[in-house]
Amino acid sequence: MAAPGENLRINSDRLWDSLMEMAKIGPGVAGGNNRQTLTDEDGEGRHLFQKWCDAAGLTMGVDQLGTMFARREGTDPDALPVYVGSHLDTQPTGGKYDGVLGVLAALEVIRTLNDLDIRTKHPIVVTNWTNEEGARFAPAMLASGVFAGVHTLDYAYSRTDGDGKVFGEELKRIGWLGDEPVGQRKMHAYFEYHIEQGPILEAENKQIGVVTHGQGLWWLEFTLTGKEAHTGSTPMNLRVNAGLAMARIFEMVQKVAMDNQPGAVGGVGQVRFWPNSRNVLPGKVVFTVDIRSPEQAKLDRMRASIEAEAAKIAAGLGVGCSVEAVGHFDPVTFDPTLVGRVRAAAEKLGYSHRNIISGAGHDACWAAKVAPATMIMCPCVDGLSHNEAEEISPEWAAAGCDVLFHAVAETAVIVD
Ligand code: HGY
Ligand code: MN
Ligand code: MN
Repeated sequence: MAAPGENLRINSDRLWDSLMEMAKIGPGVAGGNNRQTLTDEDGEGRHLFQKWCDAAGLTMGVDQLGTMFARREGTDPDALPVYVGSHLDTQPTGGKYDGVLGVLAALEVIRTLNDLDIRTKHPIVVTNWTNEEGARFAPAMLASGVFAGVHTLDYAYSRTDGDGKVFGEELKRIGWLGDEPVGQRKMHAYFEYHIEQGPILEAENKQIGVVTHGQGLWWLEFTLTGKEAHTGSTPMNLRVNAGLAMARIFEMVQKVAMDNQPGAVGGVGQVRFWPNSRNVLPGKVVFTVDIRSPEQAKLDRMRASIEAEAAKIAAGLGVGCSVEAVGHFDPVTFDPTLVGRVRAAAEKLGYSHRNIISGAGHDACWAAKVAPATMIMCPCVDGLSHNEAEEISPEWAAAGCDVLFHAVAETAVIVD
């Protein structure tokens, strides 16, 4: 059977209804979601996804990091499967679509194939990766990183959250510790559909982002050691002020990112003070600098200058300074053949599109190390993400899912 015709579309209402149903689990306080990895809410979301996969006739496999693989059989059982997925875990003040759109759009592809009784040569596996966000347990894309051989299983199990809870124990507690060794699965191809999380597609009125590359990232965790002292009675010249050092380092990170335009970002999303009391100068300050660029050399230059400058700033204030890289991935080039299929599908379906580099990291960035991989993006309102106000339209969601359907069906090879 030839590739699906241009009139073949997914069921947009069913996709949107599933998104809204999943959004009810782990609601935020402002319309978004707080379904952080390995929380009870994550467990509830997994059970709902499992129920939907059962109803679609899929066979579920779960690996030793809890990643869920829901398989639709192909006509050739020996053919490597086409994997299609993303993540159901969210930021603490996350939106309803980051990650979730990719998992539920993959399920919608299966549901549409079932509706039309289309068989494919290659099996298709819908995937929900554990801990893509890295919000509760750093680093981001932890499970896909172990799958790609970048991290060890023990490293993942040992990660702790801000309350000292341990990843391996939390995974057992929510009942999603699977028995499959991580990374034993071989992929024919991997597709991930995701909201852009940036302003370009909406600003240019484009329906589809044909993702050619993903920018690289460093997460540099700084620990500054000052001297706890009274904020009122300690003279300014006697202070060993870790908070002041932090502020100057933030300013420096901003300058390094601006000096490396275009194609560089840098900032800090998380800071912890000890003892974090209003009238005590901090004895310890810990924060993570997040820098990214599509260019490897620029990314490494930025890291080197930030670490060198931070050491000088701290020394100038008599503050101790240590740094640990707690997250990293190189810039990634997605598979040109799969990128071409995504572009051809958008053209066949009559959707406006443009090439785009992913500003955010995704499980596809690690999948690309072990299989041909690519991504599809849809616009999001004001480019906003990692914010409860994250919003897309049903039309945007459906257009990208149509493209996903056609690109996946072509890669899995329709038989009848
Ligand atoms: O950090 C990221 O880019 C992704 O949202 N985890
Ligand atoms: Mn995501
Ligand atoms: Mn995210």
